[in-house]
Amino acid sequence: MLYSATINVMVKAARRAGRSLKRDLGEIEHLQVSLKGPANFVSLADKRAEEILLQDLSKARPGYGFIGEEGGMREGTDKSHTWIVDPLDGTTNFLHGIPQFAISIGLQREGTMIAGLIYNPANEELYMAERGQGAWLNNTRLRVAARRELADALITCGIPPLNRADGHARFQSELAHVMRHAGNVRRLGSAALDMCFVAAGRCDGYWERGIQTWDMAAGIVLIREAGGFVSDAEGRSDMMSNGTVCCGNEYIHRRLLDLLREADAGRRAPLARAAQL
Ligand code: LIP
Repeated sequence: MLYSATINVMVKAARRAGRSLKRDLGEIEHLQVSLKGPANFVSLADKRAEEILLQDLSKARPGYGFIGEEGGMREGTDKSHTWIVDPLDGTTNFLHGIPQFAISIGLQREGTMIAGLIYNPANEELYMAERGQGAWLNNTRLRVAARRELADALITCGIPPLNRADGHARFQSELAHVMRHAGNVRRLGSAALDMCFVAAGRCDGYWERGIQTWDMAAGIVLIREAGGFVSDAEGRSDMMSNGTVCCGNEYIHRRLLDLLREADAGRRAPLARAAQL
């Protein structure tokens, strides 16, 4: 298990914010039945958790920059280090009382992700990784799955919601193509936990487009430290800036990238033909 001072700081902050989210999750069940629904309440829960993380992380590491889903970028005096934080990844699950959501804290030094922690307070699963120190789930060391064949693989993905309908056609063609080759596909609803599940060998691969830096920052360290590969959806290393991600073990990562490329080519071919007519 990881015991560095940095990880301890992250664990303490995540556990305190986690207690707040867990209390709020208890309230959600009562609010589900109200006409207005729990949406406003969830956005307050999100803000409360981010405030706790900001307070605790800034107190322990004064000067570090802080990028949070809710509050955006807060520059620090230490230009080398930045926390990249999602106080509630899997908001839709949380809103519906589904206990698949997480706090995600990544630490970046000079542009490189060096530590990541992802915590689901609903089931107490705490995923941690630090560069060169391995990836852990509570006290257990993590390793990506060894499966090499797509036909045996369980792949997770993200589905663009209604307010990102411009991504639907592309997603549908990718999903159709992945379904033709992979053993099975899941949509679990938290990008951070999807990456943890790949790091833990529960799932074999994951891809998504249109996600944010804070959704993937901590997960990138987890995947790499568990022996996996992570890139953007084109196989390049700028996933943080272009908001697409694809990961898995060496074999599944490569095959998944092939499938995404083929799906894209298949979708463009009729469009190109139509343009020539
Ligand atoms: C969400 C996720 C979800 C993904 C969405 C979104 P939020 O994060 O983790 O799995 O599909 O694109 O980014 O909004 O709950 O923090």
